[in-house]
This record gives sequence, structure tokens and C-alpha cells, in this order.
Amino acid sequence: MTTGWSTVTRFWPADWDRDGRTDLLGLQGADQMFAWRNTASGGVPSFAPLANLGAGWSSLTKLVLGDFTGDGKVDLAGWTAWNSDQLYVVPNTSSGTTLSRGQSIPMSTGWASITSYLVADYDGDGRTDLLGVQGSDQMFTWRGTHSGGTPGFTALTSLGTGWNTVGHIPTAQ
Ligand SMILES: [Ca+2]
Ligand SMILES: [Ca+2]
Repeated sequence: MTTGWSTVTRFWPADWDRDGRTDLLGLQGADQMFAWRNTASGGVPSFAPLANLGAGWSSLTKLVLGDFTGDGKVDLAGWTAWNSDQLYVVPNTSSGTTLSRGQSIPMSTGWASITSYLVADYDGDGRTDLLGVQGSDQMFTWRGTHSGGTPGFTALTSLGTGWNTVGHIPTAQ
């Protein structure tokens, strides 16, 4: 495929333009996000030149992917790495073959004590929820309540303690 990947520190597969083909998102260093649109055809893999999704990503930790706005396009979420513990949603604003992201949208606070979390539609209503482990033992859920393209989550609900006895839950560390 392409060269120039030695500066990419982390990357994620995600269909960022929602065309049914898996694209790549990658952090260059800690701060700059790029996206490579999948242009595969006829069984031959290929990628478009990188698109710039902006800087400032080092301020967010524990990035996860999910459709948090309800438009069918996968978004990013993470919480501030220092000086506060606020969850942000970074909406996917891509249109056609142009990859882009919108301004980060602040959600709830209180995330500093969450050690790992995952994305799932836990209540089966079609909206993406979050599940997180506080410390190693207590699990919480935040139900997704997005409406009209605006992301939202309920206050947390406890799923009880004893989760430190359960291994291998796939979460964002
Ligand atoms: Ca795609
Ligand atoms: Ca979305």
C-alpha cells in the first residue's frame, strides 16, 4: 500500500465515509489525526491519499469508535487526559468522499475513575451506549440518548460490583 507510516503511533479501522468499505484512521505522533479512505475495487485493496482530521487529539484519552449522533456514521469519543475528566464526542461530518470531523462536543464529567470502557447498544434501542468499569470491580452504563444528530447520554446506572472476577472483557484501556 502506501509509505510514510513510521510516524503513525496508533490506528483504527473504521468506515469513516460510510460507503461500506473499511477506512483507516491514524494518529501521527499523539496530536494529529489522519484518515485514509478505502478505494478498493475488484478485490484489490487501495487507499486514497490521507485526509487531515485536525490536531489537538492528545488532549483526549481512551478513544473509542461508535455512532453517537445517530446518523449511521461512526464517530469518536474520549475523555480529557488531564485537568478535567470530561467526555467528548467528536462527530463524523464526512460528506461523499470528503472525510472530515466536527468540533468536539462536551458530554458528562466524572470519567477520571473509569479504568476501561466499551461501546455497545446495551439496551437494544438502536442507540450506542457506553459501559465502563470503575476501578476494577464496578460496572456502569450510560445509555445513549442522541436526538436530531446531537449526542447525549443519561447519567450512569450501576450494573453492580464483582467485575474484577470477569476476565477478557474487550474494552478501551
Ligand atoms: Ca469507507
Ligand atoms: Ca455519527
